[in-house]
Amino acid sequence: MAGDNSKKIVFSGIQPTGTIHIGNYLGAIKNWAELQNNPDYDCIFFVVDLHAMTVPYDALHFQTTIHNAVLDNLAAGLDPKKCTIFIQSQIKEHSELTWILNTITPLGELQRMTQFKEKAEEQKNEINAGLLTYPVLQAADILLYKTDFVPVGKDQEQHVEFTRTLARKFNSKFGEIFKEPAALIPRVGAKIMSLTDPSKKMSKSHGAESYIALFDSDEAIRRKIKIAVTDSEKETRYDPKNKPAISNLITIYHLFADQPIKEIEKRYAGKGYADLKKDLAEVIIDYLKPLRQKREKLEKNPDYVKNVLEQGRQKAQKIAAATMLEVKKKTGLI
Ligand code: AQP
Repeated sequence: MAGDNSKKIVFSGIQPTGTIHIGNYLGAIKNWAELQNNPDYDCIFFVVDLHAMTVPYDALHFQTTIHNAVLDNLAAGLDPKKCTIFIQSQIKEHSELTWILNTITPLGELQRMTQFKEKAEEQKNEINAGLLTYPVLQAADILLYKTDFVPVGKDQEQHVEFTRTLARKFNSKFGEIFKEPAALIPRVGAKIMSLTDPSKKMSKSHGAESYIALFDSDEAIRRKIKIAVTDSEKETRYDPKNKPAISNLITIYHLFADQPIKEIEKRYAGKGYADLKKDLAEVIIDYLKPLRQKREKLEKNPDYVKNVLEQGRQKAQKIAAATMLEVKKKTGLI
């Protein structure tokens, strides 16, 4: 559990911005569920509600969305006996450290961030300052817990690199406090692509047909895979550069069925895409079934979830407060 100094700290989070999809799962949560079993690691995972406020959201139902994100993650395999789970906004030190880090962040670095540029393009009329300073909050999150490893999808690599830069800058300016964390990016599955446009990453903001939600119905999964775009040439072959759509489907198959890519290619060689798609839908459905059952059980047990979050809050609070005390001393605030 968090707090044992001999262990490496593994830390990562997810936004409560609606449904969690198989991109989030294969790129991040599945790895979290594996890493928590490693006795050398202290794993801390959190729901980043403050980050979710940088895009348009429904304040009236935000608590439900946050609660659902916790349920999703527990159902997807996070085990509170093996890791710490908490909600970002319940630890005020995240906001406090963000301000301090803001004062050493060059504006130009933030303006160069790929995610900022993409989101700013998507919400041209609502480019708030939070969207720009998102990576500073993320750096504060990571650095507060003296994190060693950040398991994330490929899209977050740049933000982790930025966190390392800020840690170095803070340490050289005020004195050594922070560790420089390393991103843990899966070899396969780090960037699951959209089902409707394989040139873009699978994302909740690109329409429900473009992703498979972790708790989609069986019918929805079959339909979405059936209508997923394919490549022009009919051969079933793993070749991300020339056949991005089919390679994406093969990657998803490989990760959910735990079968080698070569074997999958061989099985569907000479057959049309329809066979691969039909079987892939069933592979996903079979894999997700126990997760759905677990979620249904969790839904009936709000006290358990409440208790998990309170335990998580207490543990996170202790670590964050201790780091913040060091930061305040070094920066001359106390
Ligand atoms: N397509 C993806 N493939 C692999 N990993 C992915 N992640 C996100 N999309 C993919 C990883 O999931 C973790 C949680 O990410 P997040 O909460 O920041 O979600 P997101 O990236 O905002 O997800 P979306 O669906 O793309 O949301 P919108 O549409 O709002 O931008 C991270 O580790 C991320 O790398």
